[in-house]
Amino acid sequence: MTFNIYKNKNKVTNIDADYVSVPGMSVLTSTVIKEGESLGLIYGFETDGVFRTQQEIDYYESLNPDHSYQEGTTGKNTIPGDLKYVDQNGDGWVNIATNAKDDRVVLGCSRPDFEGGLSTRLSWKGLTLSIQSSFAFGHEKYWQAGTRQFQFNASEPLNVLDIALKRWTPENPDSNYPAMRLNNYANEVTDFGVYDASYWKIQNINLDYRLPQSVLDKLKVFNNVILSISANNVYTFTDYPGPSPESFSSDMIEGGSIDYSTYPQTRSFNFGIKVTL
Ligand SMILES: [Ca+2]
Repeated sequence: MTFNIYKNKNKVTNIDADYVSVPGMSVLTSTVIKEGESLGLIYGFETDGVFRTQQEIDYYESLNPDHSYQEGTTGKNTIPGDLKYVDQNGDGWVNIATNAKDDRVVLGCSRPDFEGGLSTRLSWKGLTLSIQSSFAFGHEKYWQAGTRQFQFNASEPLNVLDIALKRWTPENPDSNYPAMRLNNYANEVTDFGVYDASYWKIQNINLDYRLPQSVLDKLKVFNNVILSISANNVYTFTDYPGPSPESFSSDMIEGGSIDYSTYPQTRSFNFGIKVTL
Protein backbone atom coordinates (compact mmCIF):
# COMPACT_ATOMS: atom_id res chain seq x y z
CA MET A 1 0.00 0.00 0.00
CA THR A 2 1.28 3.46 -0.81
CA PHE A 3 -0.08 6.59 0.74
CA ASN A 4 1.10 10.09 0.02
CA ILE A 5 -0.15 13.41 1.21
CA TYR A 6 1.08 16.88 0.50
CA LYS A 7 0.21 20.47 1.09
CA ASN A 8 0.77 23.07 -1.57
CA LYS A 9 1.47 26.23 0.34
CA ASN A 10 1.72 29.48 -1.57
CA LYS A 11 1.60 33.14 -0.74
CA VAL A 12 1.56 36.22 -2.93
CA THR A 13 4.41 38.33 -1.58
CA ASN A 14 4.19 41.44 -3.71
CA ILE A 15 1.51 42.91 -5.95
CA ASP A 16 0.84 46.59 -6.63
CA ALA A 17 -2.91 46.29 -6.10
CA ASP A 18 -5.49 43.56 -5.69
CA TYR A 19 -6.03 41.95 -9.07
CA VAL A 20 -9.67 41.09 -9.76
CA SER A 21 -10.28 38.70 -12.64
CA VAL A 22 -12.84 39.62 -15.27
CA PRO A 23 -13.09 36.78 -17.77
CA GLY A 24 -13.40 38.00 -21.33
CA MET A 25 -16.83 36.76 -22.27
CA SER A 26 -18.85 37.57 -19.20
CA VAL A 27 -19.44 40.21 -16.60
CA LEU A 28 -18.35 37.89 -13.82
CA THR A 29 -15.83 39.26 -11.40
CA SER A 30 -14.95 36.07 -9.74
CA THR A 31 -11.47 35.77 -8.30
CA VAL A 32 -8.95 38.05 -6.66
CA ILE A 33 -5.20 37.97 -6.13
CA LYS A 34 -4.24 39.63 -2.85
CA GLU A 35 -0.88 40.33 -1.33
CA GLY A 36 -0.16 38.11 1.65
CA GLU A 37 -2.80 35.56 0.66
CA SER A 38 -2.88 32.30 -1.24
CA LEU A 39 -3.78 32.14 -4.92
CA GLY A 40 -7.19 30.75 -5.83
CA LEU A 41 -9.41 33.12 -3.85
CA ILE A 42 -13.07 33.22 -4.87
CA TYR A 43 -14.34 36.79 -4.78
CA GLY A 44 -17.88 38.05 -4.64
CA PHE A 45 -20.87 38.92 -2.52
CA GLU A 46 -21.84 37.45 0.79
CA THR A 47 -25.57 36.78 0.97
CA ASP A 48 -27.98 36.79 3.88
CA GLY A 49 -30.77 34.56 2.61
CA VAL A 50 -33.48 35.98 0.37
CA PHE A 51 -35.78 38.96 0.65
CA ARG A 52 -39.01 37.69 2.21
CA THR A 53 -41.42 40.57 1.75
CA GLN A 54 -41.88 43.82 -0.14
CA GLN A 55 -41.76 45.67 3.21
CA GLU A 56 -38.28 44.29 3.81
CA ILE A 57 -37.18 45.43 0.35
CA ASP A 58 -38.68 48.89 0.97
CA TYR A 59 -36.63 49.19 4.16
CA TYR A 60 -33.37 48.32 2.35
CA GLU A 61 -34.22 50.65 -0.52
CA SER A 62 -34.58 53.51 1.99
CA LEU A 63 -31.02 53.12 3.32
CA ASN A 64 -29.33 55.21 0.63
CA PRO A 65 -31.36 57.87 -1.24
CA ASP A 66 -28.89 57.94 -4.15
CA HIS A 67 -28.86 54.27 -4.97
CA SER A 68 -31.18 51.31 -5.07
CA TYR A 69 -29.96 48.71 -2.59
CA GLN A 70 -28.67 46.14 -5.06
CA GLU A 71 -29.03 46.72 -8.73
CA GLY A 72 -28.12 43.63 -10.68
CA THR A 73 -25.98 43.62 -13.77
CA THR A 74 -29.14 43.63 -15.86
CA GLY A 75 -30.54 46.54 -13.89
CA LYS A 76 -33.39 44.49 -12.48
CA ASN A 77 -35.49 45.67 -9.60
CA THR A 78 -35.35 43.64 -6.44
CA ILE A 79 -38.40 41.49 -5.76
CA PRO A 80 -39.25 39.08 -2.92
CA GLY A 81 -37.29 35.87 -3.37
CA ASP A 82 -34.14 37.58 -4.68
CA LEU A 83 -30.88 36.83 -2.89
CA LYS A 84 -30.05 39.55 -0.38
CA TYR A 85 -26.46 40.76 -0.72
CA VAL A 86 -24.62 42.03 2.34
CA ASP A 87 -23.58 45.69 2.35
CA GLN A 88 -20.03 45.20 3.63
CA ASN A 89 -18.92 48.82 3.89
CA GLY A 90 -22.14 50.01 5.47
CA ASP A 91 -23.01 52.82 3.02
CA GLY A 92 -26.54 51.57 2.50
CA TRP A 93 -26.21 49.93 -0.86
CA VAL A 94 -24.33 47.13 -2.56
CA ASN A 95 -22.01 48.25 -5.32
CA ILE A 96 -22.24 45.54 -7.97
CA ALA A 97 -20.28 47.40 -10.65
CA THR A 98 -17.60 45.25 -12.24
CA ASN A 99 -14.35 45.65 -10.31
CA ALA A 100 -16.02 47.56 -7.46
CA LYS A 101 -14.40 46.37 -4.24
CA ASP A 102 -16.69 48.17 -1.75
CA ASP A 103 -18.84 45.18 -0.97
CA ARG A 104 -17.02 42.18 -2.43
CA VAL A 105 -15.27 39.80 -0.05
CA VAL A 106 -13.27 36.60 -0.29
CA LEU A 107 -15.77 33.73 -0.25
CA GLY A 108 -13.40 30.78 -0.27
CA CYS A 109 -10.17 29.38 -1.59
CA SER A 110 -9.80 26.75 -4.26
CA ARG A 111 -6.41 25.58 -3.00
CA PRO A 112 -6.87 22.39 -0.96
CA ASP A 113 -5.45 22.15 2.55
CA PHE A 114 -4.24 18.67 1.66
CA GLU A 115 -4.01 16.56 -1.45
CA GLY A 116 -2.71 13.10 -1.97
CA GLY A 117 -3.15 9.60 -3.22
CA LEU A 118 -3.79 6.16 -1.85
CA SER A 119 -3.08 3.05 -3.82
CA THR A 120 -2.97 -0.56 -2.86
CA ARG A 121 -2.02 -3.85 -4.44
CA LEU A 122 -3.14 -7.18 -3.06
CA SER A 123 -2.04 -10.55 -4.38
CA TRP A 124 -3.46 -13.94 -3.58
CA LYS A 125 -2.51 -17.00 -5.59
CA GLY A 126 -2.95 -16.00 -9.25
CA LEU A 127 -5.06 -12.94 -8.44
CA THR A 128 -3.77 -9.39 -8.16
CA LEU A 129 -6.06 -6.57 -7.19
CA SER A 130 -4.88 -2.99 -7.48
CA ILE A 131 -6.79 0.13 -6.55
CA GLN A 132 -5.74 3.72 -7.17
CA SER A 133 -7.39 6.71 -5.58
CA SER A 134 -6.71 10.38 -5.01
CA PHE A 135 -8.10 12.99 -2.67
CA ALA A 136 -8.18 16.68 -1.94
CA PHE A 137 -9.58 18.28 1.20
CA GLY A 138 -10.32 21.71 2.56
CA HIS A 139 -11.12 23.87 -0.45
CA GLU A 140 -14.06 25.56 -2.10
CA LYS A 141 -15.31 25.97 -5.62
CA TYR A 142 -17.89 28.21 -7.26
CA TRP A 143 -20.53 26.09 -9.01
CA GLN A 144 -21.73 28.47 -11.65
CA ALA A 145 -24.40 26.10 -12.99
CA GLY A 146 -25.91 25.91 -9.50
CA THR A 147 -26.98 29.53 -9.55
CA ARG A 148 -28.36 29.11 -13.05
CA GLN A 149 -30.92 26.64 -11.74
CA PHE A 150 -32.92 29.64 -10.55
CA GLN A 151 -32.86 31.65 -13.74
CA PHE A 152 -34.72 30.97 -16.92
CA ASN A 153 -33.94 32.34 -20.33
CA ALA A 154 -36.92 32.20 -22.67
CA SER A 155 -34.78 32.46 -25.81
CA GLU A 156 -32.40 29.68 -24.75
CA PRO A 157 -34.46 27.49 -22.44
CA LEU A 158 -32.39 24.87 -20.64
CA ASN A 159 -33.42 22.05 -18.37
CA VAL A 160 -32.90 22.74 -14.71
CA LEU A 161 -32.14 20.35 -11.87
CA ASP A 162 -34.71 19.34 -9.25
CA ILE A 163 -33.02 21.73 -6.80
CA ALA A 164 -35.13 24.40 -8.56
CA LEU A 165 -38.23 22.90 -6.90
CA LYS A 166 -36.94 24.23 -3.58
CA ARG A 167 -37.02 27.83 -4.81
CA TRP A 168 -38.73 30.67 -3.01
CA THR A 169 -42.33 31.20 -4.07
CA PRO A 170 -45.18 33.03 -2.33
CA GLU A 171 -46.38 29.55 -1.36
CA ASN A 172 -42.91 28.55 -0.10
CA PRO A 173 -41.90 31.75 1.72
CA ASP A 174 -39.41 30.13 4.14
CA SER A 175 -37.15 28.81 1.38
CA ASN A 176 -33.52 29.92 1.36
CA TYR A 177 -33.26 29.25 -2.37
CA PRO A 178 -33.96 32.25 -4.59
CA ALA A 179 -37.07 32.72 -6.68
CA MET A 180 -36.97 31.78 -10.36
CA ARG A 181 -36.13 34.77 -12.52
CA LEU A 182 -37.13 35.05 -16.17
CA ASN A 183 -34.66 36.66 -18.59
CA ASN A 184 -32.95 38.49 -15.76
CA TYR A 185 -29.62 36.86 -15.22
CA ALA A 186 -27.82 37.87 -12.08
CA ASN A 187 -24.20 37.22 -13.02
CA GLU A 188 -22.64 38.18 -9.74
CA VAL A 189 -20.64 35.57 -7.91
CA THR A 190 -22.17 35.05 -4.47
CA ASP A 191 -21.54 32.65 -1.64
CA PHE A 192 -24.79 30.97 -2.67
CA GLY A 193 -22.78 29.18 -5.38
CA VAL A 194 -19.70 28.41 -3.27
CA TYR A 195 -19.40 24.84 -2.07
CA ASP A 196 -16.89 22.65 -0.28
CA ALA A 197 -15.21 20.67 -3.07
CA SER A 198 -13.40 18.08 -0.93
CA TYR A 199 -13.41 14.66 -2.51
CA TRP A 200 -11.94 11.19 -2.50
CA LYS A 201 -11.94 9.60 -5.92
CA ILE A 202 -11.45 5.93 -6.77
CA GLN A 203 -9.75 6.31 -10.13
CA ASN A 204 -9.01 2.77 -11.09
CA ILE A 205 -9.66 -0.78 -9.93
CA ASN A 206 -7.84 -3.55 -11.74
CA LEU A 207 -8.03 -7.29 -11.23
CA ASP A 208 -5.52 -9.62 -12.91
CA TYR A 209 -5.73 -13.37 -13.00
CA ARG A 210 -2.67 -15.34 -14.04
CA LEU A 211 -3.36 -18.87 -15.30
CA PRO A 212 -1.67 -21.40 -13.00
CA GLN A 213 1.53 -23.04 -14.19
CA SER A 214 -0.14 -26.45 -14.14
CA VAL A 215 -2.69 -25.30 -16.72
CA LEU A 216 0.02 -23.70 -18.91
CA ASP A 217 2.02 -26.91 -18.73
CA LYS A 218 -0.99 -28.84 -19.99
CA LEU A 219 -1.70 -26.41 -22.84
CA LYS A 220 1.99 -26.42 -23.88
CA VAL A 221 1.36 -23.33 -26.08
CA PHE A 222 1.71 -20.30 -23.88
CA ASN A 223 4.39 -19.23 -21.48
CA ASN A 224 2.07 -16.92 -19.62
CA VAL A 225 -1.60 -15.90 -19.78
CA ILE A 226 -3.05 -13.02 -17.77
CA LEU A 227 -6.73 -12.12 -17.83
CA SER A 228 -7.56 -8.67 -16.58
CA ILE A 229 -10.62 -6.61 -15.91
CA SER A 230 -10.53 -2.96 -14.90
CA ALA A 231 -12.79 -0.03 -14.24
CA ASN A 232 -11.74 3.60 -14.62
CA ASN A 233 -13.24 6.67 -12.99
CA VAL A 234 -15.04 4.35 -10.59
CA TYR A 235 -16.58 6.57 -7.95
CA THR A 236 -16.08 9.94 -6.25
CA PHE A 237 -17.03 10.45 -2.63
CA THR A 238 -17.97 14.11 -2.21
CA ASP A 239 -20.64 16.50 -0.97
CA TYR A 240 -20.02 18.80 -3.91
CA PRO A 241 -23.32 19.16 -5.82
CA GLY A 242 -21.94 19.64 -9.35
CA PRO A 243 -21.11 16.78 -11.72
CA SER A 244 -17.43 16.78 -10.73
CA PRO A 245 -15.49 18.44 -7.89
CA GLU A 246 -12.46 18.37 -10.22
CA SER A 247 -14.17 20.60 -12.76
CA PHE A 248 -12.34 23.80 -13.52
CA SER A 249 -12.26 26.92 -15.63
CA SER A 250 -9.85 27.15 -18.56
CA ASP A 251 -9.25 30.77 -17.60
CA MET A 252 -5.65 30.97 -16.37
CA ILE A 253 -6.47 33.14 -13.38
CA GLU A 254 -9.68 31.46 -12.29
CA GLY A 255 -8.30 27.94 -12.64
CA GLY A 256 -9.81 25.60 -10.13
CA SER A 257 -11.94 28.28 -8.46
CA ILE A 258 -14.78 28.38 -10.93
CA ASP A 259 -16.70 25.36 -12.18
CA TYR A 260 -18.18 26.15 -15.58
CA SER A 261 -19.45 22.56 -15.81
CA THR A 262 -16.71 20.84 -17.73
CA TYR A 263 -18.19 17.71 -19.26
CA PRO A 264 -17.68 14.99 -16.63
CA GLN A 265 -15.23 12.17 -17.25
CA THR A 266 -16.80 8.94 -18.43
CA ARG A 267 -16.64 5.69 -16.52
CA SER A 268 -15.11 2.88 -18.55
CA PHE A 269 -14.70 -0.86 -18.14
CA ASN A 270 -11.97 -2.82 -19.88
CA PHE A 271 -11.36 -6.49 -20.32
CA GLY A 272 -8.02 -7.78 -21.53
CA ILE A 273 -6.02 -10.95 -22.22
CA LYS A 274 -2.24 -10.81 -22.25
CA VAL A 275 -0.57 -13.82 -23.80
CA THR A 276 3.16 -14.58 -23.89
CA LEU A 277 4.17 -17.30 -26.31
CA1 LIG B 1 -21.88 49.19 0.14
